[in-house]
Amino acid sequence: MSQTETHHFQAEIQQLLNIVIHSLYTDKEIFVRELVSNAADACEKLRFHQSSGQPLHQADVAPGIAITTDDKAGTIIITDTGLGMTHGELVENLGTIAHSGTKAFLKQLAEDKKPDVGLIGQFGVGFYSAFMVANRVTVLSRSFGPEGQGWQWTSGGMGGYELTPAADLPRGTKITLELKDDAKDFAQEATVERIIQRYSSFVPFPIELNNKRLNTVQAIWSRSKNEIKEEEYNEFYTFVGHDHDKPLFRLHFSADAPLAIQALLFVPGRNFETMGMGRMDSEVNLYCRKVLIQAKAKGLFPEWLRFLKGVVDSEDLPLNISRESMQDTSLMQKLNRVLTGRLLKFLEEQSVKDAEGYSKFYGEYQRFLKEGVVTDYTHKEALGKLLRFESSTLERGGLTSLSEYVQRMPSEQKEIYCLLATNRAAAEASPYFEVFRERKFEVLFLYDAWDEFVIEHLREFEGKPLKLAEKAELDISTKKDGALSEDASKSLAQWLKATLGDKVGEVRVSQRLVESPAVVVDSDKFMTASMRRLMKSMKQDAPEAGAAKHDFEVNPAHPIMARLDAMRQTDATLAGSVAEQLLDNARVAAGLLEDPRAMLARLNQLLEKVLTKD
Ligand code: FE6
Repeated sequence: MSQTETHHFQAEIQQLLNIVIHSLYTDKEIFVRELVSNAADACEKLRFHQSSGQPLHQADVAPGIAITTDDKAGTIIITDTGLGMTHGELVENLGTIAHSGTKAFLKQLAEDKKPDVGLIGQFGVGFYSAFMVANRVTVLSRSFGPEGQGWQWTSGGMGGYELTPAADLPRGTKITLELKDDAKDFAQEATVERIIQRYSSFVPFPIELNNKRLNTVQAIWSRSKNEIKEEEYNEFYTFVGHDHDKPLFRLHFSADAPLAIQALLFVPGRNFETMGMGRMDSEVNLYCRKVLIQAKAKGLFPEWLRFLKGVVDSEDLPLNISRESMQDTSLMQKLNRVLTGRLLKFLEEQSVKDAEGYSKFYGEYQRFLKEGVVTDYTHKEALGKLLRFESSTLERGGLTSLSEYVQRMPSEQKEIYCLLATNRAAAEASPYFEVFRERKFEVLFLYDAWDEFVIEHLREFEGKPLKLAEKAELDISTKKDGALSEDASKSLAQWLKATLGDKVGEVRVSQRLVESPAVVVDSDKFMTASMRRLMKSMKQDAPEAGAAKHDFEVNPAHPIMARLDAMRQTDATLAGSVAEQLLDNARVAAGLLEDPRAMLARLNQLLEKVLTKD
């Protein structure tokens, strides 16, 4: 035809097209997302022009998107009634943005060890992804403006394209893809329907596929909170969370600085990891202006928040991102920091506003918070505020926060005391608890195997050191009647060390015992009894509990000690046996005795002695 113009692609664009055409990219389906996004942007811009009251071609035609597939012809056609393009715009190939976007995209592809063609849309050159699947692309477009003329643009992707005037076009753009042999699947309605549902469910203009309306769920995260009904939130949660129960918490927020973010996040009613389903993947999807960028986005939240579900939408993600800060990692880190900080603040608020909800949350998700304390230095302080523990001053089952504990501390108490035990009864019966009961200091009871690591990593809270009860340096304030004198206790301790030899580290006179005759105390400042047990249960190379040497602390006020002191002068053999039994008893109390056979044999001998005494 005489009116046909032939144009050559600019060198960079040809280079990009070659990469796109020959790439072995596995997610070719993203071309649908890209073309639908362009169509949605064109509709958005049209709506803007409409509202500013400018004259439009076909003002009565509403913006919308229609897709048709034809599996016989092997084509897919994407039509929009958006803004349309002029001759100039078609020639300029998206104008200057496309040009700089092309450069930036090529630069990224060259730098990246694993080039990701899927990011094409983020550089404003998503249109070219059509050449991943098509031999020929034909674009019919008519601008909304007064140009009064439509154009046909067509290209096979190599060399250049042809432009021809086209008469009687409706406003907007119609893009026909003649699919390559290995991409004929995209001419199947079912395939395209699945792709649209995945990426474009929330596009705010109607999308029809072969005359069937597809997108009906609204992107409620971009609406203002007070306009959204509870049922709408719940319906949305069912959709994104694949969970028919109600969520436990919901956080809907938007921020402008340092990043433009709209987020709608949910905490599911139950922790799915405890239901024998193994480790879950985060189900927070990342959108840019309502178009899915990444499902189950990696790096958006720290691992320990992987129980969250919902959406995050940030305009700052693609297009207008500066070329210097192109590495999406730094942007992701920034997003991560903002989102995590906001969520932790929300949870803290929730613990005050909705105590019942929070305690349910804590019951389900405490392990995740603890994982955060142990693995993530950045949010330690905020996480510390969210922890809850049983306490010696509360009823069984009641929980306290560390900050409430600190408020109750008497002024002479300088540390937060924590007692590791398997349950409440064991904690209250522990010899390490005696001095606290006597001095009326509150102790937190920690029953979870992870708690020791939590204490280790948290180190302090509101400036108060966290101290394990077994390592606390505290004395009973009052002296008891009938106690061994200081000299007698010292010499008994020396005798015990001589008698027990290598079985113990140091032997000391203790001032922290009331009921118990003696305790073992870890001589290692770092390793504790429960840590050793935990490491053993994880089959790590922990020093054998039995083989490890403990210090032995004896209670000079206990009647056993006074009698033992007397007996060592009269029957050293029997006294030696009793000393060994006392050590084993203390090991039992600390949960450290692994093989009770030697202890039982000795105990039976002692019983025999008691029964034959006349
Ligand atoms: C991308 C085709 C060049 C509008 N509507 C739609 N797509 C658009 C625009 N693009 N740019 C503007 C694009 C093409 C060629 C660029 Br040739 F789709 N649907 Cl207004």
